[in-house]
Parts: sequence; C-alpha cells; structure tokens
Amino acid sequence: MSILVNLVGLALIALIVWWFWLYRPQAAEAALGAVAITVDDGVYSPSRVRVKLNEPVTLRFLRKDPSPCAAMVIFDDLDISEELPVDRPKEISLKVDKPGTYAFTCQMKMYRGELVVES
Ligand SMILES: [Cu+2]
Repeated sequence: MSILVNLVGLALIALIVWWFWLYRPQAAEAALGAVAITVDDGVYSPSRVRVKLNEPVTLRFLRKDPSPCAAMVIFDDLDISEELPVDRPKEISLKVDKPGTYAFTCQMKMYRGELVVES
C-alpha cells in the first residue's frame, strides 16, 4: 500500500516539475524576416513571436479555422486589422519602432497572441 502511495506522490511531483519548470508556451523567433503562424482550434501557433526592433518582418498567417471567430487578426496597438482568408496564407508586413509586447487577437479576443519586440 505504501508503495502505491509513494508512486502517486512521485507522479504528482513529476507533474509539478513539468508544469513549472519544463512547460513553456510555444514561441518562435523571426528567422529570415518571416514567421508562419497557423490559426486553428482557437489558438495561434506559435502564439508568441519574437522580432527585432526596427527590423521589417513578415507574419504569414494561415487560417485553418473556417469559423467567423478566426476571420480577423487585429494588432490593437499597431493599428493593424486584417481579414484572413481560409486556407490561403495572408502576409502582414510590419516594422515596430518601440520595444514592448504587442497583443494580437481575433475580433472577439478569443484567439490571442503576443508579438515581442526586442532591441
Ligand atoms: Cu474570435
């Protein structure tokens, strides 16, 4: 009996270690000035994109989710609002001149992503 209790304890510890130390949200860095982002199942993948300050970058959104929820991508602080066609890539080119974290969302803010601009 005590062996079983120990095993359960160990499994819990492993889960906690994984959750707090090993699990990281998907992140991507802009390589060659372009990042592909898939829009499906309520998430942007990757949902966090790192780009360099003052460097032009292209975000290539591929919307797989046909629901109207995914129809737009909006960068509130950058005054960008674009419609995403289903199954056809939509490129959004931008260059940010202020470091910070910029949210991008669908129009209902159910899809959420972050653009991290670093110097
Ligand atoms: Cu939505």
